[in-house]
Amino acid sequence: MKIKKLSIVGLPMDLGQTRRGVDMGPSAIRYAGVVERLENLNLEIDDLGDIVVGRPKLIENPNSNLKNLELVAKMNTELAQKVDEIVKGGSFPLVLGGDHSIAIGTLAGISKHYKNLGVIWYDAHGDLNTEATSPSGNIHGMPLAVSLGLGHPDLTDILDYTPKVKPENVVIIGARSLDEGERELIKEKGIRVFTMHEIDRLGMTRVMEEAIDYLKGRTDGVHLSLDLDGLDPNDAPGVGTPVIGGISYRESHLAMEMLAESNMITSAEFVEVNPILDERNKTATVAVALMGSLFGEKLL
Ligand code: 4U7
Ligand code: MN
Ligand code: MN
Ligand code: MN
Repeated sequence: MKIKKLSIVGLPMDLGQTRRGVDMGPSAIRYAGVVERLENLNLEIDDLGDIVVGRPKLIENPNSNLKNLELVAKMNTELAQKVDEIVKGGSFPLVLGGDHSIAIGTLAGISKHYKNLGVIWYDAHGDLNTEATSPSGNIHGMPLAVSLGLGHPDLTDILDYTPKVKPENVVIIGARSLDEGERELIKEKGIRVFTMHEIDRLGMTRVMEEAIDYLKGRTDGVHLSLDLDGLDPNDAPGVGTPVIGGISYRESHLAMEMLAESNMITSAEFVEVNPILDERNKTATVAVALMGSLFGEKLL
């Protein structure tokens, strides 16, 4: 699919985890020049601004392993509606986070438009926990499971359908921190995972070729969900849950260029940028550079 029109929407929400600041992600990414960068690629850019989160009171619920469930569900429902409108209008949705729980809403808004939506989950983590397996109760560790239909109905049933994604249409890239329940789920559902081991061993070129080949045959659209903590903390320090030994900036840049060449990506989100933990907006700047590559930027 050749992308012509692109709609940007931010969800400045940090309720899916406990380190404040990731709600400033959309501002940091805009400040790093996302609109100008993409306009230079001859794309028509419609920046719809941010969904309003307000100043919510954080209420502890000792009986639940789902922190801020109500607010996370509410904001994701609003995002799902917005993304649905963007797709209906024939535009490419580019969502800016916010913590990774916002993928629940993005995928809810997108997936109803596809029979077999593929998902590339670029992340140090699997985000495959449910309230039964989560060691933290943080919903940003659950969005992929939720999208597979596993978890609390207030999350899985957003826009009144579930599941959003089939396990055989998911590819995880960059994993290096998985919890016990996540490992079991990956085995049980046969989810395709390229861990850091495969990236070290095969190189990013081969990994992306295999991922693209795998999704090409079985999907009619592919969503890229890019958690900046998929990158090494040296290249992307401004994230809430950094894990050493990650994907380099160069490798990520190459991965995005290969996705651009594949013409396969139909929606994308960039999440977990936390400017409070960052060094001079480095992580947002990296995110914008990766978006440039994803949308076809070339040096010559
Ligand atoms: B992110 C974790 F236990 N797995 O569930 C959890 F290690 O969106 C981390 O990928 C989740 O940044 C990280 O809390 C979520 C933990
Ligand atoms: Mn992560
Ligand atoms: Mn994540
Ligand atoms: Mn994180």
